[in-house]
Amino acid sequence: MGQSTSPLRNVAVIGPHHSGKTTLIEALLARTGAVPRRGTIAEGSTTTDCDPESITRQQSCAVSFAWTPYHDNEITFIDTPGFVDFLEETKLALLGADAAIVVIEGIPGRVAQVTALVEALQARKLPHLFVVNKLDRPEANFTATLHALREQFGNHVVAEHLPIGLGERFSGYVDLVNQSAYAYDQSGGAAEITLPDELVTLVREEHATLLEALGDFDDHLLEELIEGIEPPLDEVELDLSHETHEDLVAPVLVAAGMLGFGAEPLLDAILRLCPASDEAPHVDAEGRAIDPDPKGPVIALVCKTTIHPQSGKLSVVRVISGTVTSDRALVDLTRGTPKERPGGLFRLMGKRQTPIEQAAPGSLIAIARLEHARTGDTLASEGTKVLLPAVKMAEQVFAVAIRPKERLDEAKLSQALQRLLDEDPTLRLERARFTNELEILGHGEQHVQVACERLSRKYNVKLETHVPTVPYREAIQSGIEVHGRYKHQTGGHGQFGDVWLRIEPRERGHGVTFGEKVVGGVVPRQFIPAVEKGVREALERGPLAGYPVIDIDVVLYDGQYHAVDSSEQSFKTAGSLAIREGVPKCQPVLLEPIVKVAVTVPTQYTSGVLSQLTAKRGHILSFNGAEKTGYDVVLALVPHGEIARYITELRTLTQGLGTYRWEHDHFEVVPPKLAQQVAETTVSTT
Ligand SMILES: Nc1nc2c(ncn2[C@@H]2O[C@H](COP(=O)(O)OP(=O)(O)OP(=O)(O)O)[C@@H](O)[C@H]2O)c(=O)[nH]1
Ligand SMILES: [Mg+2]
Repeated sequence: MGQSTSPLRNVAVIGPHHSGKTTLIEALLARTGAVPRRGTIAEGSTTTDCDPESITRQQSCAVSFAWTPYHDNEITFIDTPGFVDFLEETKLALLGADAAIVVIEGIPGRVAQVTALVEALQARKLPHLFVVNKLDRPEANFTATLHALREQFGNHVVAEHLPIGLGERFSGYVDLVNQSAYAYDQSGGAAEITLPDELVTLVREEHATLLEALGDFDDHLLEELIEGIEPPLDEVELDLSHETHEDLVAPVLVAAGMLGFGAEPLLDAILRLCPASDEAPHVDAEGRAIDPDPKGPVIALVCKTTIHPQSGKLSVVRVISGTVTSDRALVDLTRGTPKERPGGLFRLMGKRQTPIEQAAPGSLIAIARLEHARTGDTLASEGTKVLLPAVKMAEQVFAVAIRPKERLDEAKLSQALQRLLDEDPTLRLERARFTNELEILGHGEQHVQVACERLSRKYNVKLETHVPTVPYREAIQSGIEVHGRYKHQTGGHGQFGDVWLRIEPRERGHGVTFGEKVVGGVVPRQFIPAVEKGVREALERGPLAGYPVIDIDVVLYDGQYHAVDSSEQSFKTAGSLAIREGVPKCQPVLLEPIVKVAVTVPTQYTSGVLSQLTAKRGHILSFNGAEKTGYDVVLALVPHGEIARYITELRTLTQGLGTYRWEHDHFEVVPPKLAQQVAETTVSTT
């Protein structure tokens, strides 16, 4: 199949969790006949929630794609997960979009949840429409939701539709451009009806508001309004389309995707209001415009990577310039890797792949088996040097420690992890600094859970996961001089080592030091390293709860040896014995790691965050206005053990808007009651 010459539109469908995005896309696909009937979330039969993790959870857990012809156009939908854990994946998918539909439930309280997404759209100047959805629900309130949208994002948010009825009585809409009313039918269509009398005044007012908003950007229209002339319909339509393309206004439409209501008007709005992909400007990393010439060199951006254990890797790319073909090699300019030949080109319809021969600028297609390509990379034909802007990724906030259930799976795990990260670059792997545990880090509990499920399903690696171990430490508060003697007589050769150690606490953060002040060779030189080894080994397990002892100075200052029986081993044992004897007598204490956190939240939540952190034994350092208007940054020192799972609590408090970063700061003495609990749990689990 060749590349179609129809105008292409790549539209991301974004919005809060559960706002009805996947269901709405299904309604759009059913309306055009791209699917024979609307699949449902409950049956797990939608086109775009096609992976087992999404079907089981009844929510999108990964970005997916579907396309449909519509009135000589081809629209590709990018369905994105709304759950806040997957926000970073959704943001990456916007790389493939030329416009976005922001789907929000008709509940004003949900509006705050789209802030981060709308900011991401604004940063990329992506034109967008709002769809106030699920208006068939009893709690739906269109007017309040519209006001909340305007309050949050400004007056450039303009209603293009008004609903007719709400809840059970939601049955149609009024188009505020031509002031005509339409009744929905179950197949997603809408037929003109007489404007209900009770809406006449409201429609007139909202029509005027729409014109005023457009008049802000069109002097001619403004003059007509001032003179009281009703502008011609085609002028208003053209203005609305132009100003949406330019991201100057964001029209608001209505729908109830589950009933198919609003499908056809939304499809029409996409053609009228969203730019075709050849109209969407693209620039390189230096800000220079890229010519979308089908005959030019290939430049394409990878916006999603998926891996099928059988059919291999698929890189979904937005072609920006040139024509991609199966027989033309591509290089990954971001990675500087050798050229690779595509293992096939495909269009994606959920999990269904249709082979195509070539893809022109504007296409959003999948390329098979490009080994090196990763999401965010620039692909190009050989000899091309144009690099696209680098993609920034946020820091992960949630970690789980993992190891394979079967030791034999170690090698399989590391390969599978590599593939997992290829597929989802918003995850990270790390060896934890103090515990050396292997951790998967992601953007929330569910994100990491889904990643672990994927590992097990796709690569058949069964994992054991646990909350990362808090790296407690032990230290001493006073010094001592202690004797360690190891004497053992077995048949022939005996064992003999004898040491005197001076043990002193060191300042916090100064580590473990070992020195020697042996006079007269009472401990021969060659045995001193063995003493140090024994000392350091013994310090690995402190007396209170078995955690390493830190910030301690040990000096070997005296001892004895035996010409025949002394050996490295016996001096090593003597060193260990002295430590085990001495450290418990030096007022040992348990230390906990303290992290420095920077929590960023909308100001109305700042006091809530302060209380949360204080309740976690946190010490607030400061709270100030953040760079982002309307937000504060709270800096605090908090025990690591208290904060490791904080993201879930923070999101609950802040409607998902709060974020935080943290880094290890120092170790501090654990309050005695807690120290006892830690010691008891550690003893009971070892
Ligand atoms: N009453 C009503 N329910 C709807 C409508 N659209 C979707 N739902 C239901 O709302 C729930 C969420 O729908 P989804 O389509 O999965 O929403 P989503 O926005 O894709 O959710 P995420 O992928 O998790 O972000 C499902 O149970 C749907 O059946 C609607 O128009 N009206
Ligand atoms: Mg979904």
